[in-house]
Amino acid sequence: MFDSFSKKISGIFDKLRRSGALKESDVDAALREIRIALLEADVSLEVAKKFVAGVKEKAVGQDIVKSVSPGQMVTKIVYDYLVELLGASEEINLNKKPYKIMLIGLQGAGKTTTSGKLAKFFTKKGKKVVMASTDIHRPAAIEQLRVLSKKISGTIFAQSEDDVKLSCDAISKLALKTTGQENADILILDTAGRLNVDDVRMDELVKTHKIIEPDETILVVDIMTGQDAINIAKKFSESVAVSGVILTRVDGDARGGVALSMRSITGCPIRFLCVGEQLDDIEFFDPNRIAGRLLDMGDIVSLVEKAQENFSQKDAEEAAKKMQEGIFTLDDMVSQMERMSKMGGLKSIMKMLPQSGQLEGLMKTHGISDKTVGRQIAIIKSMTKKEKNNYKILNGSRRKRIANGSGTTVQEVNKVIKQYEGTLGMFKKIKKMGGLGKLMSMVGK
Ligand SMILES: Nc1nc2c(ncn2[C@@H]2O[C@H](COP(=O)(O)OP(=O)(O)OP(=O)(O)O)[C@@H](O)[C@H]2O)c(=O)[nH]1
Ligand SMILES: [Mg+2]
Repeated sequence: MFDSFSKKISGIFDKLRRSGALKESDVDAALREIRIALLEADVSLEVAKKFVAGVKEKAVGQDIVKSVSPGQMVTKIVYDYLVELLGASEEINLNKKPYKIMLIGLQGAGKTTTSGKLAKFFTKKGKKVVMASTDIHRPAAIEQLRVLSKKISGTIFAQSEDDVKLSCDAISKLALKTTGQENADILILDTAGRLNVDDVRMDELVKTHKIIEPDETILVVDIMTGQDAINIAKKFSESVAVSGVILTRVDGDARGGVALSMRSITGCPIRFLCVGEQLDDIEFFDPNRIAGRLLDMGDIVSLVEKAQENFSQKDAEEAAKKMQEGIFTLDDMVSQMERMSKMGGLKSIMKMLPQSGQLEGLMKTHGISDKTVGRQIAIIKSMTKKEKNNYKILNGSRRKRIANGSGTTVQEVNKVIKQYEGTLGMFKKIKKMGGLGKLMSMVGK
């Protein structure tokens, strides 16, 4: 999900970054485009308006023009707002025994599948789970949950196969009784789907809710529902007190705006995202990650954390100083490559970077991969100290010796030297242009 939205948004930010110093009119134009992108992504008008106004207020309050990196600053403001809009992640806190969870939602939203996913999730954590279904309207609906429960060892299904004729109230009472008898930690109650929010069955839902007195009432929303999902959520939360939301079909190509509106419409946290039909296809909801994906910023946060683990402050300062001075030895190149491997290799770093799609394409065209990096390290390590200090002495016979020593080819050795020359040239250019700080302010990233 989010693909087209994040593409649009990153296009808007690219423009902002290119514009150098940022004027209020630039911000206004960008915000207009962001508003359109939000609406196209199925974010409700109300939420989109609030969003744009909030970003504008923050952006204007800051001294954008003088900022070193205006594009980044606006990105950050928008990012923070997205996180705020998505709402903090709040796990289900099993603070009671038994903890009663009831799932509600429109027909086909994914309630039954999600009941199974939750049951598996909690049994894996060592909890004893009882399941039951009050879906007496659709033939085989109860059977569907029974089949799922059989796949999850350790769960108990409350209804026996003879219980088909029971009313919703009777099933609810039976579910509570079984949970008590089994001394279970959790009861998961699946309910019948409503065709629409004016369904007469809404009363039935309210009644069941009263009998069960759930600790958690989860509204299951299919993210593909788009704008309608917002109205549905409103109506459901008017009938019963919803306490959490689970979004399903997040694996599809829906526009994702539903996720952005859900928190402010229901006032409830999004608990999980469902990303497929299998029982394990359920993920914790993490607003930072989603906001990052929306802005195509990748997991910048985790990249920074990983980098911090592997680069000491001193290392970083030294590297920056060398870069400023235009110094970059072959040994520096090796240590840079080794640090990258420690951080999980190029691929995993790429994934976390913005516009990673483009970068990956570039790497492919230039034949760069983790494997080639390993060979490049071997090549540099096969050089003598003298060669490393002055790569210009690397003549044909030396290159041949290095290739033999590192188990590579002369072509590969040539390539490493070329790459090194390129980097060196770039560093010298940076120095000429007034150092890294200046460059950063121009790039705005
Ligand atoms: N791709 C995908 N499919 C899902 C997901 N969740 C559920 N489904 C599929 O959606 C269909 C409907 O799911 P159910 O769990 O039966 O939905 P329900 O809300 O219980 O439906 P009713 O009981 O008829 O109201 C099934 O085919 C599921 O496999 C999801 O996260 N991703
Ligand atoms: Mg169902």
